[in-house]
Amino acid sequence: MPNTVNTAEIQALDSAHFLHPFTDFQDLNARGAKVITRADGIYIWDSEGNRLLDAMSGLWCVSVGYGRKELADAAYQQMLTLPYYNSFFQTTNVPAATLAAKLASLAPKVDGRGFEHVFYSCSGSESNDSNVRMVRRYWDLLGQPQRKVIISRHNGYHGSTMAAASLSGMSGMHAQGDLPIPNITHIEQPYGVKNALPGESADAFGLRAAGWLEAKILEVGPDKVAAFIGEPVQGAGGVIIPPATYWPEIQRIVDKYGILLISDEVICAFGRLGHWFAYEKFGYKPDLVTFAKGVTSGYIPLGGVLVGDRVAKVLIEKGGEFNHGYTYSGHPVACAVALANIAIMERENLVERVRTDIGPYLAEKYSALNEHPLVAHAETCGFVAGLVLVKNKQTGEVFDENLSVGMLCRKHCFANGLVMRAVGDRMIIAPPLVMTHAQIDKMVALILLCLDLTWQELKAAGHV
Ligand code: PXG
Repeated sequence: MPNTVNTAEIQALDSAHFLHPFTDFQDLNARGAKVITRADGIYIWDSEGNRLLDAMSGLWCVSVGYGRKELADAAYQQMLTLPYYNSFFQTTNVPAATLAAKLASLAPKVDGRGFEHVFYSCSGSESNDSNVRMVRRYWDLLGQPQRKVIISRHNGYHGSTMAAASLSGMSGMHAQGDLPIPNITHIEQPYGVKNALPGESADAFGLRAAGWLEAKILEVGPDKVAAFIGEPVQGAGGVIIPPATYWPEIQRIVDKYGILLISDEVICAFGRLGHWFAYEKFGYKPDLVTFAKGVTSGYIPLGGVLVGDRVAKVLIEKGGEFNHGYTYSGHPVACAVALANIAIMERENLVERVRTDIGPYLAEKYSALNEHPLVAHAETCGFVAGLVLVKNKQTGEVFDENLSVGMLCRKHCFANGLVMRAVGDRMIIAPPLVMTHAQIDKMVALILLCLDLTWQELKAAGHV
């Protein structure tokens, strides 16, 4: 396809008018944003004609890959039929009702408890705001209005609206805008590299990390705690995969104190970990499940919450009017695209493929990266993966933060046609679920090349 975009012109418009999310505006304006012009399969192209293998699926969302005509057709047809109608005043639409039923059928029941209801939004952030509203309403309706506190984790990410940013455990976010809002508090994350004791086994660490929840419940007062929220695997925090003992112990603790459990699966649902919903993989029983991103493969904004039966029953039977919702709750075009996206995933068996084929294949390839002198803890879970860049493999010594080693590695990735994300000194990927074995080989070869180039640059500067 000919390159018809004038890069300098778009960059000038961009720096003059577009305030980007999570961006140092001056810094970006000095560099000029990379202009992404098109995409196909697992590749994106910039305005200079460079092709990049997108190992981040956009931002953890383009599960079925780029260029799926079926999704464009679904949007087009729905726009012609019914582009918009609200669902506030006793009306519904065909895609929203159909998708709600489909999601209910995809969410596995645990111990007889399922998810027969869905509350729609447009994003993960809004969905988590809805969670806060639903959790508080639930306890009010049960005559326990003092249960207000929601416990979350440091370095967790739950979005960027006021409530979602408060649930998030990112200190940089809290420092701007007087966050967290009241009645949200945090515990430490189950990140063994940072928080395990010397010689402590992963299983023992998982139990100890879950124990921080019980300690916090006791500190706050068990009768004041409303819910605990966590990502099955922490995504934006750097692909932090908890030990196998962690989630079952969290479940035991929330059961013991009778508090609600929110599984934020904005990244982990829709096949990313080899299951439609990730709570199934880790064997816990959430009351609310946040979703977004993968539900439409990012082709159009859609988010929502799977509302578990015990919460739904109270909201429906005792609730009266629930004074909460969005103009675009149950947007017909977004829901039609989601249905088409799920149809592709079912037809191509993508969820099972992650579980039994490409997930294990990626795990095998990734474990070999542990041989690299710069790498520690290369590990995968389903189709996400992370590794730590270390100064000394034997001792586990990390680099001085000021060296921004992750960003250095990311620079080499971009220059060599690979999109990989750096979170501090962790390099992470979440590739499209349609990758072939040959494409996985190619991606891992590119990762190795970029690790080598990073190593050489650090060596030349005397840092290793
Ligand atoms: N929960 C989780 C677990 C997420 O990963 C959100 C909520 C918020 O979703 P919205 O749609 O409001 O953005 C997310 C979003 C990153 C990065 O740097 C990750 C996200 C968003 C932006 C950047 O990895 N995840």
